[in-house]
Amino acid sequence: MKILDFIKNNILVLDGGMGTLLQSRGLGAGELPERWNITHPDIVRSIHQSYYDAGANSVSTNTFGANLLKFSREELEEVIKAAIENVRAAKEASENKSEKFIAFDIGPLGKLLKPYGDLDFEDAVALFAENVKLAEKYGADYIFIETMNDSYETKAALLAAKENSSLPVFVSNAYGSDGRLMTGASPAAMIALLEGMGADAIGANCSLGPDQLVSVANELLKYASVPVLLKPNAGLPEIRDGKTVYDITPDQFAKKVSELVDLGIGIAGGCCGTTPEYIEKLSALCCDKKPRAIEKKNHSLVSSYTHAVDLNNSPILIGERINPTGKKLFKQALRDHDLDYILKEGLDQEAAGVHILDVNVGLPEINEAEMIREVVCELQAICPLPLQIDTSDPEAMESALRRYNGKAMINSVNGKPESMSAVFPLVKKYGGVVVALTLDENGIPTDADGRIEIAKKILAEAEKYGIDKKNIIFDTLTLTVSSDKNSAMVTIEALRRVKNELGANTVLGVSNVSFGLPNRDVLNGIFFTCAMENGLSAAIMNPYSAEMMKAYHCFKVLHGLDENCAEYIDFASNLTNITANSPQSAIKSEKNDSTESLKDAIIKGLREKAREITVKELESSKPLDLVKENIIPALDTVGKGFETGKVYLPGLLMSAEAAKTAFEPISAALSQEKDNSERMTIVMATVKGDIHDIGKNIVTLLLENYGFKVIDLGRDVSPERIVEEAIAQKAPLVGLSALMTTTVPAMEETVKLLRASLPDCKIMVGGAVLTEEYAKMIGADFYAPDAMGAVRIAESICVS
Ligand code: B12
Repeated sequence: MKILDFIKNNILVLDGGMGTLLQSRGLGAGELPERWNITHPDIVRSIHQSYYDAGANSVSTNTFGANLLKFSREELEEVIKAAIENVRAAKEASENKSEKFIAFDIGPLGKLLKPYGDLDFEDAVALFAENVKLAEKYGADYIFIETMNDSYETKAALLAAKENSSLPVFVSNAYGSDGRLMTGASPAAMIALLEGMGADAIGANCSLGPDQLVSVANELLKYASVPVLLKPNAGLPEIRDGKTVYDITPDQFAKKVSELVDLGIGIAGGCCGTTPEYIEKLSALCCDKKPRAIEKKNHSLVSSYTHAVDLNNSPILIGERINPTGKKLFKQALRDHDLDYILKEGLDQEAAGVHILDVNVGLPEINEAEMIREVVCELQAICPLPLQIDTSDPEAMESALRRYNGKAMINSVNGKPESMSAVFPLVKKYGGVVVALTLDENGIPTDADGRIEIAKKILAEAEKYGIDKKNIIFDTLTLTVSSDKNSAMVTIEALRRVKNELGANTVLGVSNVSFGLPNRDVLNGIFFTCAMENGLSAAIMNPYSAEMMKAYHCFKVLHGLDENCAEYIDFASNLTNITANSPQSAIKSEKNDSTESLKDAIIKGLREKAREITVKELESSKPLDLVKENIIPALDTVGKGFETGKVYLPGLLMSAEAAKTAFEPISAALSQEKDNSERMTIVMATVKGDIHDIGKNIVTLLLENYGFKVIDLGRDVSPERIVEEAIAQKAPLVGLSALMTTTVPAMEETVKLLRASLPDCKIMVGGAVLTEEYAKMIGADFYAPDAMGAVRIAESICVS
């Protein structure tokens, strides 16, 4: 039986943990578990068989970390072939009569993707592709992508699976206790992305126990129209007698997971800490249950790397400003490749309250496919809003969709056969909600009937590609009312009928209606209200227009869509200038200045802007004042946001990058001021396990500026390496930095080793988690809260 047929009528019981079982059978620290497929096939097979014997219907190959970053091409093939054979042998040896499948396991690559890390998206796709091809070649039943904690890497893996095999693909992510992936995605965002790309089952594994995963499971079930899988840990980890143990028993585990099966989970197993005993209990409770019939959910989701936006709820605002049409400065920015100009336009619209950003960068004289890909990559690195890919060029559309970290809105397709045959395959492959214009080879029908007919034609054609109605949003086309007095009402009538008769969503670019008329915003605002009253799902609009924003907020309040009128209150109390002559400026003026300070540029992660402002500021400010007054407060703000769950890791990384670019001109300015009479050698390092180095770099910079020779060993430096260098340099002073509570022990270890090897060497420590008291506790000689303090310490040693 095929696995996809099996899961229609049966609960699929998966296996449990592998790593700890291998360790208990002798796998040493630092050994690659995947190599055991070749070196210890009997042990691997016996573990697999114990899971089949316990009642698992599916066992995963021991290939979690097998990839070309760790193995040569030949080795990889050997490992994967052996891994699949090991599961097959276990399957044949098991006497359990239930249906059995072989899952080909794919785990994360262990590297962050650009721009947060150094692995290119296409390189990640290529790495996964290698595994997928071998999985199919050696006969796995399906691909199981698991424990992914980054949405972008998950997309790369799924894309590779889809492009390189015809096997079914299940995808499972590791959610943290905040219910999100490490890089920020919510379960709804992952459903949007993965279902859009055609995953056959979607779920969660690892990181938490079944109790802590209930809300993630519920959210997955709420949005998914495919089977949902769950593979929790055996509770939460505890350290007992120096060993990691998990806090729930096999019975407790099985009971909780089977309750979740009753709620709709169709595929269940265990992750870290679970053993064949856990799976046996789980199988006993679940194997006779019947899965719930999969209900097709009607959520029209678009998503970014953090969240999903549902077009079925209240009207959605799509910012129209990233578009060169009629904008001289924007066109020039495109020609000059001034991406910061475009990014700022995105961030300003986000601040003005839009939910989605339209991205149109088409100019005849530029390479649109390259430019739109670049803008999408840059924009999604610093802005959490979903994007609408707006282009009529299918090549540009694909180039943007491929790199987009989420499920995009796609603008647009129309009723012409050549448009549908170019765009629908892209929607099917990459996912997306596509804007469908109600026009075709005969132009725009002058009446609503004609537009409805085209809409029906588009729906019928989309169905042939397997694209659901919920992923089509109709634009019934706003025409200029001053050139045809009936046009606005035809648009509205068509819109209402699309909503009511076809049950589909609708979108309009509203601003066209007022073309050629004075005070256009007034008319646009009323037309927008009229459209919302008739069922408009989303508007492509100018968020700096007070009239448009007034219409939107009033509509929401009056329709009971604004809980406690909170959004309205926030909007209206800030709108001091509603009756002024220029309503647009009331909103826009505030936003304009928003990235003019270095601090803001760093908070927003604008790298080029941060450098540009720094260079300018250096004409009138002291380099170190810029560090103190801008860079440190900016990083503090982002750090607080991170702590409170408002900023996710990518945001933190982009701010750190922006701080780094600001440092380059600061460092150059300081080295000019530097007094070259070097006084004393100091060895500096961030301790083992800690990759924070911004603070240490400032300390280094300042010490150098004060004439000390600093040997900077970088970050994540082992105690042995630090001692080695201190001895080589005969350094009278070593400076150690640590930013995390978890790396203070490494600092203590370094202090101890230094003391043992170099009793005369003084040690100063610093970093956000340290205090004077802590420093004493771990045996350091000095502590300073900032870089200037480090200089004072160095000077005191120099003098003595
Ligand atoms: C930027 C940043 C990052 C960047 C680091 C980039 C880089 N190249 O450094 C990135 C995004 C990579 C990052 C990653 C992580 N981060 Co971080 N990060 C920060 C952030 C926002 C700012 C740190 C910073 O640069 N501050 C500015 C500098 C100038 O200040 P400073 O380092 O304290 O240095 C000054 C003084 O302390 C002193 N000083 C520093 N060193 C020394 C040494 C000596 C000898 C002396 C005398 C003085 C001295 O002088 C400096 C100048 O005045 C902080 C939050 C915060 N506000 O501190 C979180 C923070 C440090 N990160 C945190 C965490 C948890 C992480 C991650 C684990 C996140 C994750 N889930 O993956 C990873 C860690 C990975 C690892 N193994 O290290 C936590 C640590 C929590 C804790 N208490 O343990 C923090 C506090 C955020 C939070 N509130 O949750 N992070």
